[in-house]
Amino acid sequence: MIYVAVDIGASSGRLVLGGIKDNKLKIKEIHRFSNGFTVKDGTCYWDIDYLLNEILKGLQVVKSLGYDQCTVGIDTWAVDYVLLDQKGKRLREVVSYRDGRTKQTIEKVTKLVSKEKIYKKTGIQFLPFNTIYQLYEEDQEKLKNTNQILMVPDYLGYCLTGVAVTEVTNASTTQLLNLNSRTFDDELLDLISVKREQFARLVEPGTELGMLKKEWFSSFDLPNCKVITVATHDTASAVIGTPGFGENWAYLSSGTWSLLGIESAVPIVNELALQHNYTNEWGAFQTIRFLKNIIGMWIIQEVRRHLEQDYDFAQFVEEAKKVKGFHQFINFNDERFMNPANMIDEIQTYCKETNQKVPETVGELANCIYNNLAIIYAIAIEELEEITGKTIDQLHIVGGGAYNEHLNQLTADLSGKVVYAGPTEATAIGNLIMQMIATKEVKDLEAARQLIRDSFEIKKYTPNEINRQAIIQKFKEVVLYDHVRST
Ligand code: LFR
Repeated sequence: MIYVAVDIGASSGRLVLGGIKDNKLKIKEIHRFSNGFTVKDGTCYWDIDYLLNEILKGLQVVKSLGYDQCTVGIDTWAVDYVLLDQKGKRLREVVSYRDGRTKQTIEKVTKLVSKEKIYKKTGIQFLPFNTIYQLYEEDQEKLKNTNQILMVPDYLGYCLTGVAVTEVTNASTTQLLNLNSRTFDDELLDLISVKREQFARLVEPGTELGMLKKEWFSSFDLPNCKVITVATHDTASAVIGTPGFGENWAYLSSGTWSLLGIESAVPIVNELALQHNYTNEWGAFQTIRFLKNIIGMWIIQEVRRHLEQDYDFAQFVEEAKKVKGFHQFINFNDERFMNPANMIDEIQTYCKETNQKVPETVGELANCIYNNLAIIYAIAIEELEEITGKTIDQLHIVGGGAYNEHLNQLTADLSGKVVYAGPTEATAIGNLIMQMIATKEVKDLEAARQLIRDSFEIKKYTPNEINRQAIIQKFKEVVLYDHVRST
C-alpha cells in the first residue's frame, strides 16, 4: 500500500509518499509549495483555494508516478477555521491566527469566565489566537448564518470527500473542549454564541473519512484515494513521529513555531502549569501533549523577509557562528514579536530600550536569535521539570529546525540535556504512521517509534561544559527588568 501525507505548515506545505520496505519506513517528498498569509484591508488571510489546488497538483504527481491507489491524510497548523453556509460555501475568507483582531480578547473573555475556570475545564494555554477568542471577535451576522464551523485540515478533507468531521487533536486547540466530558463545553460555547451543532461530529485520529471525489476535480488526473483523518494538528502528528524512548524524554517540534513538551497519559492542570502557560493539547490515542508554544523560527523567517539580500537558512547559521558569545537577552515570546511590521526594527528597538548592544549585521542578528531561542528552550525544560517533578533525560528535536546543528548544540549546552535531532520530516512521518496504524500495517505507537528509529538517521549532541546558569540568570534578570519597566 502507498500512503500520502499532506503536511501544511504556516510557511510551506508538502506531499510526502510513504511505504514500508524491508522493515524500514521509506519516505519521498513529491511536491512542495510555499505558504503564508496575505494582508487585505488590514486583515491577515490564508489562501485556502491555493492550498487545495496544491494538494490536487501533488496528488496528480502521485498518479504520474504510477500509483493508482493510495490513502491520504492531511495535517496543518491549528486554531484557524472556516465558516460554511447551508450549501457548504465559505461565508468569508480564512483569517490567520497572526491577525491582530484578538489582541485584547483574552482580557475580555476572562472577565466573563475566569482564567482559572477556563484552564480547569480545558487545560489549554492562553494564546490570543485560540479559536475561542477568534470566534468571540467573529462577525456576529456571519456566525449566525453559519451552518458549520470546520477547522482548516477538516475543511480540506471536506473539500476532497464531502464528509465533514471535527478531529480532536486539532479541535483541542480551540480551547473549547472539556477534558472531563471529552466534548465541547457548553458554557464556553455559550460565551461565544456558538451552538454545539455548528461543529461537525468529533472523531479520533485514524478514522476513515471517505473516498476522494475525483469527479469533482476533472481537470486533474488523480489516483483513487481513500482519505483518512490523521492527527490533523501538525504538532500532534510531529509528536507521533518523534522517536523518544524510555520514560523521561521531551520533544521540541521545531518549525515556524517551537513546541516543547512531553507526551503524558493524563492532563496536568494545576497552578504552576497555568502560571507557566503550559497546555494540554490532545494527542493521538488519547495521550496529552503537555507543551508550551515558543516563538520558533518565525523570528528568523521574518528577519530574512526584511533583508535586502536573499540569505538561506544555512547562511544564517554560518554567519551566526562567526559572532561568538551572548550579547543580547531577549524574550522572543513577548507579544511584540508575534507579528511586528518589521522584525529587524523590532529587535533593534527592543535592544535600545533595554540598553543592550544593538545587533546590526546578519551574523549578529542570527547569533542573537539562536542564542535566545536556546535559552528559552532551556528555561522551558526547567519549567517542565518543575511542573512534572520529573527529570528530563533526552530532548528530541524534530522538524525542519533540526537541520540547524548550531542551534541543536546550543540547546544541548544551555539545557545540559542530551539532544537527539531528527527526523526533520517528523510531522509527515507522524501523518503517514497514523494512516499505517489505521490500515493495520503498523501495530501501535510503540512499534511506530521503533520503526522510525530503525529507518532514519538521528544525530546525538552531548552538552558542553559552559556556564549555563549564569547565562540563564542574566536572561531572567533582563526579562524581569523589562517586564517591570513595561507594567
Ligand atoms: C505549529 C502550530 C502550533 C500552533 C500554531 C498555530 O505549526 O500548529 O502547534 O499553536 O501552529 O496554529
